[in-house]
Amino acid sequence: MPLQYLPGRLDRAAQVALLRALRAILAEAPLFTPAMPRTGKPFSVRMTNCGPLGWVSDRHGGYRYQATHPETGKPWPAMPNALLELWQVVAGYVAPPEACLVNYYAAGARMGLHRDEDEQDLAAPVLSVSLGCAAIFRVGGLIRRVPTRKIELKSGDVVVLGGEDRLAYHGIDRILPGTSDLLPEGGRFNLTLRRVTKPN
Ligand code: MD3
Ligand code: FE
Repeated sequence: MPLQYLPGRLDRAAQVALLRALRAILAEAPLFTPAMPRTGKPFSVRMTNCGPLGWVSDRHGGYRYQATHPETGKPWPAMPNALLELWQVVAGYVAPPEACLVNYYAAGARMGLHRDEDEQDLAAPVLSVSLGCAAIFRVGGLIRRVPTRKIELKSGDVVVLGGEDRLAYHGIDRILPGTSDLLPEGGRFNLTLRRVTKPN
């Protein structure tokens, strides 16, 4: 299964319902600002997680998955059923996702070209859901130098990354402020569902 782009997979009602679940997650697990390993340079994207595991990064611990919020020390909130069901329907993987990383992009935030390789189970796809303003998403190949293509991701779009594209370089160039009225605060949320450990 390569890159599967499902524009408008969630209609407005489904986006509103997912946003309501996301607000409850944010109340329990506030957005934090991750930092680069070693340098401690802060990300422009703020993050939180839900599910049994969450992705975090800081100067001394580096990139990793852990069961608790880095600031509150509490376990991550449960993953909403709507996300577990979406994974079951579109990811077609034998085991459920263990982490849902929530990225929040305010105007000016970006995510540089990188690969997602902190998971033990690289056979599982990654599933992404966009809410709010549109963003310019860039995806290339297995090495940094292969040419990238751009996809404009809009609210309700779903992307599934599996097979050979699972380890492709990708990033977010920028968001397009003012392109959605879903979020009163503006900006963009991206939810990525990941399987972290190998299933038995
Ligand atoms: C392509 N997030 O959290 S989601 C990330 O929109 C991340 O916040 C971006 O990259 C965002 O790591 C892009 C789409 C995505 C997710 C995983 C991928 C694209 C991917 C894994 C491999 C290739
Ligand atoms: Fe990524």
